[in-house]
Amino acid sequence: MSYLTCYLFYYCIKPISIFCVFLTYFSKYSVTIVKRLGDFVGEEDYIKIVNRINSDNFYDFMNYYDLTYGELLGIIDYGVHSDISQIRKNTLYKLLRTKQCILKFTDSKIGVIADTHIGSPHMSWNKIYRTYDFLLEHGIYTIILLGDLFHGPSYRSRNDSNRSITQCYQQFVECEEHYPKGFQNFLLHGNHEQRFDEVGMDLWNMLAIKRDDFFSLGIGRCYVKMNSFIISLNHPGIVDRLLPPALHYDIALYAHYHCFYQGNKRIYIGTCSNLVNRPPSSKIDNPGFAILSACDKDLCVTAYDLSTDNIQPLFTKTYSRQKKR
Ligand SMILES: [Mn+2]
Repeated sequence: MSYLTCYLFYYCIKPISIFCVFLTYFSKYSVTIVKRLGDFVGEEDYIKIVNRINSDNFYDFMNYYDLTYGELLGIIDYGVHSDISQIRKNTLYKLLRTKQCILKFTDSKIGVIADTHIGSPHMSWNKIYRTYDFLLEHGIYTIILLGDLFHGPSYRSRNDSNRSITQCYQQFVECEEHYPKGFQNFLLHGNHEQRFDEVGMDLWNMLAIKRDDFFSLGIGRCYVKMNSFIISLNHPGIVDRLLPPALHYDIALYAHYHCFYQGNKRIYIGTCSNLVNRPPSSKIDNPGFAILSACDKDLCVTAYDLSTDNIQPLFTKTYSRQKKR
């Protein structure tokens, strides 16, 4: 990761919004977006954004209107489907293509960890440490955390705000003190991270103050690039307010299901905790993690099993470059 990339990335650090909206197909969500815009920017502002945005002022608009990366992508995507000149539309299409990915990783290998649920009685520091030791042995220092790093308030505390806040704060301190150091962790916020927001805690800013090795990837979904493959990162159950739902991608990684599964373009990453589910028979319920590796023109996703003393691969899925992008 270059310093420039990191620097640009800091623009993306923002408090989590309590609003979220599930966007389906653009014919439907065009209407939804217009309604939702009133929550944070007026329609005039929206028109200003659509008419003036370009690759040089992208981050200025993000800061000025206090939008997340995903929200601004959503507004551009809406602009593409609105009644504006073809020339302007072409600019927006190009912008959407060039800005779709929040990060471009230059690492040849990246660790992927999902659903650690710090604070749950079934979380496992042992599994987290074993994973990071393994990654270190393989020279991997960049980690994508696919969401639900934290567990948030327990179900029994839901109606007790003091108890919920105490639990959230304890989990935050536990992470701050015990989470492995010496790595760059890119955190996609999951539905359990949202619970911090519900009790009024700005988890992201708190984490950014205490630990300079955590970077936010946004809420629920984002796109990153590695070895020229576009990877869609997903934590179902929550999504950034306006992020376009159907941008092109080569591979989609999913957390949240607490099991491994390899589909065609879609791979589920199991939990790095003892919170294993009893999945349908086509899924693998072992705890574990994954490694993305770029070699030549391919991108490999290898899932690793943490259920035995020796960490063993569960499966490897290789994606080959089909056409040059
Ligand atoms: Mn989840």
